[in-house]
Amino acid sequence: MSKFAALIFDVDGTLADTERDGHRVAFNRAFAEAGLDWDWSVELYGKLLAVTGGKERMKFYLSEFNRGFHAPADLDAFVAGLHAAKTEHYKAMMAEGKIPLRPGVERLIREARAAAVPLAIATTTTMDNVTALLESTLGPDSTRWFAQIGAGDIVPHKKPAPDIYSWVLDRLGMAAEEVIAFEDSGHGVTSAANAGIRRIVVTTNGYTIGQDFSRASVVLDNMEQPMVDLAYLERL
Ligand code: XBP
Ligand code: MG
Repeated sequence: MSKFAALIFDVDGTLADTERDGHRVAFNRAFAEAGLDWDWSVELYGKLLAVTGGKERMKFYLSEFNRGFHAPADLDAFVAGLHAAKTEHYKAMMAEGKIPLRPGVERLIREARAAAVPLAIATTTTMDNVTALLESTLGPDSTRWFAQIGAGDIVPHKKPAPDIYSWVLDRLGMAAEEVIAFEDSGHGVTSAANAGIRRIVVTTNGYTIGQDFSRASVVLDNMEQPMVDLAYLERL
């Protein structure tokens, strides 16, 4: 039986299915508001998820899927402006309670809290988005349930780079061997594994099923069947 010192959660796709009906829709609203005719379909968005990070994803879209677009001279500022608008749309959607947590997530988080197991987050998404999701699903004080939240641009390289997991481990003052990471994507698993984390629980979703999870400990459909609880995690 192997014990653990903390649970580190990815956000998008892991805590909640935020990509298709959350981020994608928020991007499209920001594009329409800016007078752009860009429309990220469910299918196209699956391809764009090859690149993590919203600003990086927009640049990837322009370089690979919309080469004819005449971008302004200051592309970074243009993209940053669109991204800020997208974040506002995303926050508004979360405030309306548009996206629930995935099955079993709240149960596991509450069980860990009751057992005083530290919780943390390692995500590519913007901190405002993390706060908006947590507050709308777990309540107004729930960001404080997490000992560390690593999010967005605080590290130089986003997933699949290990930076965000290394940042969280540093802040927790824990070794990679002591923690369990929860992910939904191949990029997330690569990030956690390259930070030295060996126990990685994957719950797949429509966009990530079939990706390379060879470095994960276990690959599941969700956290309810089998029931992922502390007893289950101790056996990993
Ligand atoms: C999540 C992401 C994020 C969101 C958008 O990846 O790639 O970029 O799609 O968030 P992961 P921002 O679940 O692996 O962390 O627009 O705020 O960047
Ligand atoms: Mg994810």
